[in-house]
Amino acid sequence: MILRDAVRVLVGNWDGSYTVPSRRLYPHQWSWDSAFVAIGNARLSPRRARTELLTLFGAQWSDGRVPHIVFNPEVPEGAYYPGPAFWAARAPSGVRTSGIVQPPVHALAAWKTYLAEPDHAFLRRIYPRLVAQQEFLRAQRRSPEGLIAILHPWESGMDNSPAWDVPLAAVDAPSGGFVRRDLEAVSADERPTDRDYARYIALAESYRESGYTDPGAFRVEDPLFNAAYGLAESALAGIARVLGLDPGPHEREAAAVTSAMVEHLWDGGLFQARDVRTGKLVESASAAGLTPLVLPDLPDEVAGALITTALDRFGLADKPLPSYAVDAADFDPARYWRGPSWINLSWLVWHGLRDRRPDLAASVADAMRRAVYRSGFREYFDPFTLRGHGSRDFSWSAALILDLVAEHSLHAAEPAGRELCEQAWSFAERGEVGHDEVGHDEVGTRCRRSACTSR
Ligand code: 9WN
Repeated sequence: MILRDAVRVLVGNWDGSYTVPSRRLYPHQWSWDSAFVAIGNARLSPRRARTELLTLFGAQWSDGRVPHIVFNPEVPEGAYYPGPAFWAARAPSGVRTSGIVQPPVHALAAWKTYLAEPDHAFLRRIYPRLVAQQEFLRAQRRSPEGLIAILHPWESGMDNSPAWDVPLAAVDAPSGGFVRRDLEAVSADERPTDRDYARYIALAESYRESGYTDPGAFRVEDPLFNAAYGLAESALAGIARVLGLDPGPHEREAAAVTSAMVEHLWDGGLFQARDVRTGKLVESASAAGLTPLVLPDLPDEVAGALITTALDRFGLADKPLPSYAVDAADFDPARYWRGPSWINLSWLVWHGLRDRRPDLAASVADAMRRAVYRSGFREYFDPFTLRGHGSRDFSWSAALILDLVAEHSLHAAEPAGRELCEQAWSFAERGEVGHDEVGHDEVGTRCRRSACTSR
């Protein structure tokens, strides 16, 4: 059932060349959502995964930035705020976009897509674009300490995290002057406050007025963003090797950002964000601080201390990873990014634990599955009750569960791989996914020998 539903969500949210995060709340293409969706689709239809990523990178700017939203021209302006008229930006391809970025998890997605179905032409096409994405961050966002800054909470992907409360409080914002669309779909007590939303808008406006160049009033080095940046360099090293290029510069950059993070963002138990304007760490209990576990060069003693924190403060062994430590005074189980569990954060931590602590990785995977069994593919979940919040049929929740179940089935020799393949084919037979789009290799040879080849 879980697989059939995951496939249904991904098929239902596919718009011909990319996947919307959610039909109602987010009706365009979002940057890091597309990377997570590609990771799941690589198990179902590697071709769709490649198309998803190439569509996103088709909207890359000439300075290398990959905008956080690529707007669908057929969706009315009022369907999402702030929409294309607000951002007033176009990619060289002519498509309308926002002007900010999101965590660069795309190189990992491209690499996993390639591993699911080796396609050199795809890798050759996407590699220079992925490199340009990283170069933009180095050129415009890197501090002398070697860390990458974000200029807006939306760039963190964890928009409403309490980690932004202090740096955001320094941003002047007139209240009002815009109409929020998000509150039409989701209850106000699960979304950011009006005060914070006014600051988001003011920050985006001032960045836009500077031609998307001037850092503005919010400049923060976020552990999740920097972990994604380092992980991207590791993935690029793998890609470079396959393409016969020198992986050395990517490996060195991944190692350099890892040590810069340990030197400047590590507080002894958790990675913290640093406010570039004050030079100080912003002490918080955000799960962003656990995500450097994905970095292959993270020293063992740091990884060990992070795992202890994850167990003691985030309940890692028995509940889906909360976005904020449950023992913190500002933990909120329902308001977005201030406590609820998100499948993408759990997936990143699961990814980082697989080699280090397979036992804990398995607990994280189980907890994610439990949340989805209980409440469906919701955007986020109460970590205690598993009640679902935010939008329904949320794409990355479906995609990453699909990846997890497929991965688990490959290792545990369970029939889930065959089930996944069966589901994909049943959609194909009803014309919802082209037959030629359904990969044969994504869940391993067991699948090829059984369900798929018998069709
Ligand atoms: C602003 C699409 C996006 C995610 C973000 C999530 C939320 C947007 C919003 O939805 O942000 O980008 O309108 O709240 O915080 O991580 O990419 O799913």
